[in-house]
Amino acid sequence: MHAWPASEVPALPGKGRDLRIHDTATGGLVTLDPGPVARIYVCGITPYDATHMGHAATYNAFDLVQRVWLDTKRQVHYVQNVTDVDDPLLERAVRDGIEWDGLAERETALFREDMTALRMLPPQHYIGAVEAIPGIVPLVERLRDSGAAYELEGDTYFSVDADPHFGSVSNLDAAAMRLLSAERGGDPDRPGKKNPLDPMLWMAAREGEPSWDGGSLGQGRPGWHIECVAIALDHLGMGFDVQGGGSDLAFPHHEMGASHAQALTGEFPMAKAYVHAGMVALDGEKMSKSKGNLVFVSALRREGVDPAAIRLALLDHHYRSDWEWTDQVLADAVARLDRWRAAVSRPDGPSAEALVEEIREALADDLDAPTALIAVDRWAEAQSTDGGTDEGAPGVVSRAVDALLGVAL
Ligand code: 5CA
Ligand code: ZN
Repeated sequence: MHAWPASEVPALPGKGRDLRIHDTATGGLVTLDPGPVARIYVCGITPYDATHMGHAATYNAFDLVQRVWLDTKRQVHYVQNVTDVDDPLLERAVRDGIEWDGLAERETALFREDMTALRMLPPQHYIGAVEAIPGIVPLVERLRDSGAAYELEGDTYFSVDADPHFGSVSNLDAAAMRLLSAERGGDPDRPGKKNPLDPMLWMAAREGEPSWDGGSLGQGRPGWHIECVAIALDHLGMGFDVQGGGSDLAFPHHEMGASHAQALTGEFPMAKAYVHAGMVALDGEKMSKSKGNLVFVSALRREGVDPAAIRLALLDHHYRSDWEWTDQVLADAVARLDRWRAAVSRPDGPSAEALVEEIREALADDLDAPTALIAVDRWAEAQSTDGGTDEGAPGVVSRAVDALLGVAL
């Protein structure tokens, strides 16, 4: 699949700091030390509805990760998937009486537009589940042939007991895992499974559903976790720097994915850090396509809201916190954007050197964007009260806000 166009990332004077970030697996902060090419996999959308603020907030977090790395003069190798065949997508297509693949194509196109408008950096490899199938089948066959997977009434399941490190991403106990598995796409109550938590790797063709040639697995379609593992291993290999997504992906998705990869390769861990963004709520409940309590990026854009203001609204919340989208959040961001634009519209102003370092420091410290915004507020405030004589300082601020925060002033 093609991704979306990249907005330019201006080069800044000096060099950024190494990123310290919270890793779900260890439960603490880790300072990442990627090589000259940092490797990141971020789980993509299931395209059955438009991009909402929760999605946008999660992708904003991982966009910041890349901007911090780019500022350390590293390259970034970024991979993202599109879950363009899965139960919720097929169910929505049936509900709306439309073709599942047309729905996926339409919503993926809208996601690209939203990401472009929000200045999110595109992945180098943007891969759909459907196009990944030829790579998925041999992995499932290998797992089965090594005893890490088994067949049940034509479906193929992964045996979580095949990975000695199973549980090391989410660190949940068995009861919590069972509950979440039932809530998030698993089938812990299906009779005949070796372990109730075992997830499906390959689902045999069902009446009325699309299916593909699975070689010795038979006609069918891939399970959710193996999709991301196949794509990540193909393009990044084991031991990549960051596996990213919202906190609802820690279990089962990232736990199972890590176990698939570890059972396949015998290596541990799949990723050096498992990074999870908090959940955005609306009216007290997690924004979700299944509940329908959504604020869409595209709807706000249509109403004429500047995407830079949407981005500032996202940045005003620490990526790890759960927060609530309100009209006030957006109104505050619109006002802030106005203040910042006024402040950079003059040819000179207060020195920007310290500000660039403050933004760098805040972001390198577990992506503390709210602190970075306050630093820019202070500079804008100084500009409007005392002004300053540093020629070119507003230009430096503009470039720093663009390069490090993805906001075009
Ligand atoms: N296709 C899979 C991942 S392989 C998937 O979870 N798709 S999704 O469309 O449901 O979600 C896309 C990303 O947005 C995931 O990282 C998910 O954790 C995140 N996300 C979904 N809802 C919210 C929310 N309310 N707040 C923050 N992030 C969210
Ligand atoms: Zn995923």
